Amino acid sequence: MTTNHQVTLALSKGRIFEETVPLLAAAGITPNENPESSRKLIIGTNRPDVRLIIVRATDVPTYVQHGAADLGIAGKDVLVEHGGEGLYQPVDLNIAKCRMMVATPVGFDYEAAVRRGARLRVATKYTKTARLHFAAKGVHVDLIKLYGSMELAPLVGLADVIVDLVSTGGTLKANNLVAVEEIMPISSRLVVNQASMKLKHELIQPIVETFRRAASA
Ligand code: PRT
Ligand code: MG
Repeated sequence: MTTNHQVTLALSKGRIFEETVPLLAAAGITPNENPESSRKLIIGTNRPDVRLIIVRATDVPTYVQHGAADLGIAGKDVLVEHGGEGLYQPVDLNIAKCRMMVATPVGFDYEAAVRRGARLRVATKYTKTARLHFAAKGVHVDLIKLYGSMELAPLVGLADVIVDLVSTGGTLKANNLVAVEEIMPISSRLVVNQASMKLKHELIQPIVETFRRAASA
């Protein structure tokens, strides 16, 4: 746990940081540096009682679970894969929105494959999400874990389908793929370490409330 008179917020660079800046501003928090241009991983703010740490998007729940950060912002995709142990998720911030989808090459008859009970090869970074989704449908799958560029897998015969995030659909289109099924809508949530929530209530509660108001505005 960080010291009792300071809170640490874990964020990832890129779209989450960009969409979090206005929420921070609503809470009177201005980062001292821009993580996109700075190489610093610990960034102070105008408030001596608030600092930011910059971590990979998938690592945010881990830092918060272990109390290395009191608060964090993570996508639902990341939280489902992590499992959410040790975390409160008090606010859906409605930022970094997209959809978790099943996608196939154009021309692949997904519905027919499902109907005839075919075994599907599924490439994804989101193995837990994919396993739960296909198990609920009663579809047998071989899961192939990838760490990025899932769109390539069906094009080179590694997989029949992928499970990935889609926002504009531009990446699928550029690779001659098509979304065939939505698994769940995705947005980012504020997560809070459960012990911090009790021990640093006076610091954390106003931030939670401000984020809640800003997110629903
Ligand atoms: O990039 P890095 O490997 O460090 O980690 P990351 O990809 O997990 O992080 P980042 O910053 O790219 O994404 C952080 C969070 O943003 C994710 O956990 C999601 O909750 C959310 N988000 C929202 C997205 C997207 N939209 C999104 N479109 N994350 C990724 N994408 C990717 C998607 O995987 C696909 O490759 O963008 C591509 C599709 O975009 P379109 O617009 O072409 O459909
Ligand atoms: Mg990325």
